[in-house]
Order: sequence, then structure tokens, then C-alpha cells
Amino acid sequence: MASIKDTLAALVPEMQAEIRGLVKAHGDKVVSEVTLKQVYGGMRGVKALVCDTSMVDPIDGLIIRGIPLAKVTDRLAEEIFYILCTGKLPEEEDIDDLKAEFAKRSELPGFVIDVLKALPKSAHPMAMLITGIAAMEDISYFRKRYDEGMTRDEMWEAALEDSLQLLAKLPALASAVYRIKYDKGDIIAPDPSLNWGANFAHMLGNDDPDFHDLMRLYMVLHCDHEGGNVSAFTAHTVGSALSDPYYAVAAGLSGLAGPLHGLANQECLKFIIGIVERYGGAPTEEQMKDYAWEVLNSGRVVPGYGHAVLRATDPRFTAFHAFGESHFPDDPIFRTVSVAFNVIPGVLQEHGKAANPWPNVDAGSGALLYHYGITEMDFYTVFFGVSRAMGLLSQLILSRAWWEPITRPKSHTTDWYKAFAEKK
Ligand code: NMX
Ligand code: MLT
Repeated sequence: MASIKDTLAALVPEMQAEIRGLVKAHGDKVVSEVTLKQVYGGMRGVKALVCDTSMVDPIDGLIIRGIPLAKVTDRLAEEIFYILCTGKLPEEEDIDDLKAEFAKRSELPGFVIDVLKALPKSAHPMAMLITGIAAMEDISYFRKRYDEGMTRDEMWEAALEDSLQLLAKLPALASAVYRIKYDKGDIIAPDPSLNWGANFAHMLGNDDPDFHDLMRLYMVLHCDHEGGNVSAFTAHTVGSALSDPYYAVAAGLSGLAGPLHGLANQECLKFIIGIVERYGGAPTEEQMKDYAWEVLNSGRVVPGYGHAVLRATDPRFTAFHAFGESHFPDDPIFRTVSVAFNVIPGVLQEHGKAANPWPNVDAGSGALLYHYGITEMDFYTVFFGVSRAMGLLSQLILSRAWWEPITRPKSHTTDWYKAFAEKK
């Protein structure tokens, strides 16, 4: 049996040699040119980052270490984390080992609950989650080892140790946020016999086996989305300063909390519920069309639709939709998501602005949570964040393994770009 640490220890020297060799042999090859439009357009399409855990194909969507997402939707989150980190499919013993690693670390430090309770009642659940993570920086092994003078060869192991601690504790932290914020009663202790996703469901206070399975699926589907999305890019940049994984994840999740990124799932369900309330149930396609145009004509975006990279229906949406179809096809909120899926791409095409009129991951996920009684929509991004920590942390471990330097691109003033543009 190889633990995730042993497997990585065998792979890291190969990875270091491969990257060193590649840069030595081809370091001067031009990968990407950058236009002025890209400089002022969120760097869209500029190839300037490395991410070995996953990539996003415009049509096929998320590919994890060469495996299309659709092929791993029945797996546990623990298996996904193993694949993200190592690129290998785990054996049963590897999973048992990782489950045991998580189980033994799953308790929260006591002070975290005090910190959460000290926040104002109006604090957003994402602010609570991020504050809890930043508070736990106190137990960072990476920082302790850095202070002791660890060498750069030892850094990936320290990043792995912090990653295991943080991932193990995140379901307990997130469910504590839920129970404190919404007055749900006492904090529920982790159950070490459950998998990571199911344990999260259990600590939230819902032991319906279907909800346990939804949480497993939810944790799998949001795990990673290559390196250039706001949260990954942010965590990556912060980690490149050798800030420890707690700082990096807290920073990354602060980006996830934005409405154009992970907060869209909250916005999406508000949009869907607004329709159900207006029409007293699932709308007709005609009513849906009118509603979508109303949103667009008021200058707002239709949440859950469009993507910076994808140009087809997000396979994560497809997997969530399949879950809803198989468990509660007649739920009016879920039916509204389905009607929206039939109508909104056509409306956005006619509107003519969005480069991608198709649904992204957020278009349907909230309807499933709502069905199982998680009606507090401002909590939805926390689910996304707990899962996405797997991607942020696996990317961070690999960056430390190949000694990625500090991120530091060059900026110029608009006057400089104007003079540059006029010169050409
Ligand atoms: N509804 C209305 N307009 C849209 C939409 C949409 N769903 N998507 C894009 N547009 C507009 C966009 O605002 C922009 O308008 P303008 O030129 O006036 O600034 C124009 O279409 C071109 O934008 P794109 O190049 O298609 O999109 P971009 O790559 O800039 O942004 C998103 C991508 C995801 C931010 C954008 O599609 C959006 O705001 N979608 C709605 C919010 C959402 O669902 N976010 C979740 C993303 C996924 N996630 O999980 O993080
Ligand atoms: C994500 O999962 O991070 C989102 O789909 C956003 C992105 O990839 O840009």
C-alpha cells in the first residue's frame, strides 16, 4: 500500500526533472502572444500558467488528469483528491488510507467556534468560512517548518500536511458556519465511519442517504477547474509568495465569493425562485422567455449561463441535472431549472452578447440543495468552496514540488499602452 505521500514522493523527482528539462530545451519558445484587447480583457486566452491537476476543454469541459469528468462522477471526493495530486487512480487501500488521514484530523480546534460566534449575525457564510480558515493558520505546519528553516525540497511535504489538515477540517468548519449562522442548534461531531462528502452532510444535520450521495457528487463536481479561474489563480499567486496553504485557500475562496464566480449559485437559485413565485410554479417556456428578457433588458446577467472558457453545456450541469431527473423530476423548482435550460440558450443567442449561451455548473446545483431542505441560499457558495479547496490545494502541493517561482508579471500604465499602440 502506498499513501498519498509515498506516491507523491516517488513522483516528485520525475516531475522536477521533466520540468527542468523542458524549460532547458525549449525555454525560449513563444507560447502565447498578448494583444491589447487581452491586456484590458481579463487576460482571456493568454497561455501563461501551469496547472497539471486538470484542464478545461471548451466543448468537453473539465478533464481531470486526462479523465473526462463524466467518467468519475460516481467516485468519492477522496479518490478525486488522490487523482488530482498524483495523476493515478487510487487502489482501495489508498482510499482507505486517505479516509483514515481525514478522519483522524477532522476535529476543529476549539477556538475556531469562538471566532465564528464572535462574528456579527449578518456576516456572510463565505466571510465566516474564510475567517475560520484564516484563524486555523495558527496550526500551519508549513509556516512552522519555514520558520525552522525547511529546504525547498521539503516544502511540498509541508504543503501536503497542511492540505490534509485543512481538507479534513473543512466539512466540520463549513457545517459549524451553517449551524451557527442559521441557529440550527448544537454543532454535530464528525462521524469517522463516513466518507468526506457524507460526513459533511451528516454534520449539517441531514442523514438522508440521498442527500449524503448528493454531497458526495457535489464535492466531486466542483473539485477543480484548471489554473486560470479567479480562485485558483488567486490561491496560486498567494502560495507563490510561500504564504502557507491556509492563507492561500482563504485568499482563493475570497475570489470564489464573487457573483461572477462561485456566488453565482446563490444568485441562480434566487433567479429560479423568483420565476416560481411570479408564475405560481414552474413556468411555461413562453413565460421563461419573457422573464429572461426582462432580466437582460434591465442590464443584469442571467446567472448560471455563460463561461469564460466553456463553449458548450458544462458537464457539471449535466451531471447535476441527471441527479435531479433521477431523484425528483417533478419538483417545481427543479422543473424550472429544466425549462430554463430549454429556453435560455436561445434567448442569449438572440441577445447576441454572451460568447457562451449554455449553462455552467451553477445553473442547477442550488435546486438540488433546496430540495433537501438547504433553503439558505447564501450558504451555497460554501459548498462550492469546500470542494474547490481540493483543487486549490492539489495545485499548491504540485507548485511547491517543482519549486515554482513567485508570480510577478509586468504591468504598465494606460499612458504607456497608448504610446505603445500609437508607435506600432
Ligand atoms: N447573461 C447576460 N449577459 C452575459 C452573460 C449572461 N449569462 N454571460 C455573458 N454576458 C455578457 C457579458 O456580461 C459581456 O457583456 P459586456 O460586453 O456588456 O461586458 C458579454 O456578454 C461578453 O461576455 P463573455 O465574453 O461571454 O463572458 P466573460 O468571459 O467575460 O464572463 C462569465 C464569463 C461567467 C463571468 C459571464 O458569462 C457571466 O457573467 N455569467 C453569469 C454569471 C455566472 O453564471 N457566473 C458563474 C461562472 C461559473 N463559476 O462557477 O464560477
Ligand atoms: C470554475 O469552476 O472555476 C468556474 O467554472 C469558473 C472558471 O472556470 O473560470
